[in-house]
Amino acid sequence: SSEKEAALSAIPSDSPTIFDKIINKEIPSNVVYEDDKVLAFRDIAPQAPVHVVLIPKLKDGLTGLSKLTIADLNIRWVSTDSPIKVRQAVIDSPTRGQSVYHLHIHILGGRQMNWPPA
Ligand code: DGP
Repeated sequence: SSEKEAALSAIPSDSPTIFDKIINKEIPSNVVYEDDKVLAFRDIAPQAPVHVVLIPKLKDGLTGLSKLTIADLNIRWVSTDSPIKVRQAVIDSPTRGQSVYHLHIHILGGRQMNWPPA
């Protein structure tokens, strides 16, 4: 797929990305939540009925998870109500597919996954 080819060929860079243009409204996106710290928008190639990309507005060289610190999470990534606002924007009924009913978020990386997930 083109997404897999893009992921395999991309290299980390501090240059502005397409997401900077989305933040600056230079290119359109389907925004589901926005505040001073974060922007959440629907993925251009959704792999599920709900597929949202949540990004911090302040970049400052924060190109990926390998550079993430707790301070980044507290100061840049999360505002107090952004997870609730995103949920309200994209989930209008109880969702299926959870096996352990204790709050959890999956973060996957470090190898090329099969995409879309089976
Ligand atoms: P990743 O491949 O993990 O870096 O995820 C980037 C995601 O961003 C990918 O699922 C496609 C999405 N994406 C890329 N360009 C655009 C765009 O211009 N608009 C929107 N809405 N999503 C985009």
